[in-house]
Amino acid sequence: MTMFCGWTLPTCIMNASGARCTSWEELKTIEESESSVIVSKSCTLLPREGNKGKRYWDNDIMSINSTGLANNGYSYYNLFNFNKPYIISVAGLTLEDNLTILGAMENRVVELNLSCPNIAGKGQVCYDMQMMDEYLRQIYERFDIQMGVKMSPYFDNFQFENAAEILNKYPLKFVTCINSLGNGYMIDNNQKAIEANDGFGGVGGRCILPFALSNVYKMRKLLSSGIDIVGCGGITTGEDVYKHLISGATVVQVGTQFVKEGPAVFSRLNQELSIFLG
Ligand code: RRO
Repeated sequence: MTMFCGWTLPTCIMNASGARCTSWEELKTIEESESSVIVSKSCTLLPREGNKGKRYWDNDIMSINSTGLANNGYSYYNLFNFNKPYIISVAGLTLEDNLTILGAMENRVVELNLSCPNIAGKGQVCYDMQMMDEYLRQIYERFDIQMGVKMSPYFDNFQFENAAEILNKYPLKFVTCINSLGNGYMIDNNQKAIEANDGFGGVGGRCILPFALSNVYKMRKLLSSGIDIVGCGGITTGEDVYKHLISGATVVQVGTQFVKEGPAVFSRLNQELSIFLG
């Protein structure tokens, strides 16, 4: 049993936003799986087709994606109720868009994505501390909302400290560490591994585990005890889940491995984790 966001969950493992969670059919598949929560694809004010060309590629150690926020628009994700907890990931393209979307999310639990790396012309909010503060200030000024934030990976102590100081000012329910490592570039068969966004994309999969764990551990140390850490990144086995938990995560999310393995990944990881939990 895991307590998270006021829910009592049978397991600490759920899907990560972005992985097989864009359509109603995909969300239903997650509902029928052993994922303890359903997390939606990040949504915008209006539906988006996303970036053009091949936009996902993986191998044994990594994935790279440049989906470009392809989604059905927030009203679509706001239609659904499921037989298990549901988190709507929100990624408005501007603060104004986020305020409009969150205004319609009464009684929902939201993961505000401040870390999408794949929108041409838009930086990651998490790398602009002033902007991150302003987003959260204006949101909490207007809404009494059950919300967490999905963070970009940080690589420097000053980034962790500056970000945590801002996050600690707000009544966040959780902080998800981490989104993909932005702007990776991979070659496969002498060609760009993905075509979208000139080959640049967010890197996920097994190779990002050390960065996910460092961000979980640092944020657990720096954030108020009332804010849960959601560990995301690099999970392929139950042992990886356990590593996230002992680094400070309350629950974990699985992205690339869910894309590769399908919904059976959740039962496998739950079974493997149970050996470590004893
Ligand atoms: O849609 C994407 O390209 C995307 C998003 Br919004 C995100 O937050 N992280 C990612 O790796 N891809």
